[in-house]
Amino acid sequence: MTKPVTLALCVALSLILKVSAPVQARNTVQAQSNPSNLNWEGQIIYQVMPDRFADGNKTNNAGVDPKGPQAWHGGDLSGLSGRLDYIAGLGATALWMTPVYPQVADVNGVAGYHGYWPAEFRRIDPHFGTLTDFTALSARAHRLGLRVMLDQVINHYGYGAAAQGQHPGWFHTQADCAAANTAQKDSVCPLSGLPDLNQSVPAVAELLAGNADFWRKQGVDAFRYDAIKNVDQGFLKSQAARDRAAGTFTLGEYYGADADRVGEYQKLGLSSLFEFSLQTALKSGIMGGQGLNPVRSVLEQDAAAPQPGLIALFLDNHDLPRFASGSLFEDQGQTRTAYALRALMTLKGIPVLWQGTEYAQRGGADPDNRRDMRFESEWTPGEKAVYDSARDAISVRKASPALSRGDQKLMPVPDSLANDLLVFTRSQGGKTVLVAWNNGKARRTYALTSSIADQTLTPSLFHDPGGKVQNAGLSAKASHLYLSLPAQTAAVFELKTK
Ligand SMILES: [Ca+2]
Ligand SMILES: [Ca+2]
Repeated sequence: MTKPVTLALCVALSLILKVSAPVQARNTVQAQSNPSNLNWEGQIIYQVMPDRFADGNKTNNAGVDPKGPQAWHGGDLSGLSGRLDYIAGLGATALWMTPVYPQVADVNGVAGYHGYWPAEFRRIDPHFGTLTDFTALSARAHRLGLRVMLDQVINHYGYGAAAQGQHPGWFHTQADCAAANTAQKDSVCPLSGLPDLNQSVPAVAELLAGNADFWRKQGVDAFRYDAIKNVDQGFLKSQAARDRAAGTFTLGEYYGADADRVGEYQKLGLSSLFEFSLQTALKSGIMGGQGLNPVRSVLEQDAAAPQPGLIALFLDNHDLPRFASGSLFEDQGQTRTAYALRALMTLKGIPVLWQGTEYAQRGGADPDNRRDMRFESEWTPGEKAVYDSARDAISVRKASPALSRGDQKLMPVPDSLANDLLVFTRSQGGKTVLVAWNNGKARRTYALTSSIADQTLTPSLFHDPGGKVQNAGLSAKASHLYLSLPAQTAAVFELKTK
């Protein structure tokens, strides 16, 4: 065990506790009573790629090859519908589906199983089922308390889509790309050679706006907008305004976005963006063992975003190598994923979980990161332990208004400890929790000088596998706060005023 370290922390906790409770309480009630409310703070999103999730109908498996990493595997909407209990049981409150539109034919042996090569936008690919299956799925999700987010492709069609021949004026040309200045190239030049829609053409903007209206009518509460780095900002601004007026939450995917980028697009009108900079910091800091200082830097920047509570926080997704694969060793991948999931559930923002990450599914770069989902009967004991830990952390977050929606205030630590220890408070409605992450490889006790010492403290709210209260302690004596934290974990303590 390491000797206690004395820190001089000047925390005016009494100030943190003075949060205006009535306004936040009203917003909470409104968010729960209206499923299409724009305020998704407090939600937990679960991401599914339907082809790789669950096969509920063998009759739609034309051309399916479960052994081909880039082939259709047979998953569909009826299979997903049959597994919504699993998603709700984990504690998620919203379902994000990657696109389900009809896809163009295979290209060089690669199928459109992922959904990002649309042939059209207002039907369902036969591999996934029918529009009736989709509306039944969204109705069932709503009955289970899950909001529905659909992935919307607004930048391109799939390779060789019929629309290219039918409406050549809808697309940017090679000449457009060649003539574009540096600032325009991202939106005008094709992404991976895909036919690139020109949203400044009124018919294209009408098509895309109509697509959004169409899916709203099928029960969709939110859109995840794909590849917005490559989409005209003027169009995005007007579409975001339309979505907002319709009460539809919007989550943009700008590959590589940091807090500044999130802020830029929230100001443009989108509800949120995925924060790739946090993902990078968590992957290197927690899985790579390189320390928490980069995480702290991202969290400091988050506070400047117009709506930090809506920033989408994630460990991995279908475009990145699996989080657990950041370690060569399966057991280490599992314990560090459990730690990271626990840590994610302490942060201000909206956690997003990619299918399988809740049990530390392994896999390298695309397409290895899209292996078929496995359910409990197929897990190892190590995977089950990660799942139990994830479900516990989600449950603790949901039960705590401070963790779900509270203000976040980082506490300073000396530079010598900044890679091992992250401490912050989350406060809401007069309640405060203290969060501490220990990134060290051994259990460690930290002694902090803090006015928190005047508070009454609870044991850690998280549980270890087996349901025992996590072996993390917080005690206060005189003006000191003693934190005793197991190796590589995040802990949460509730503070009660005397
Ligand atoms: Ca099927
Ligand atoms: Ca484009």
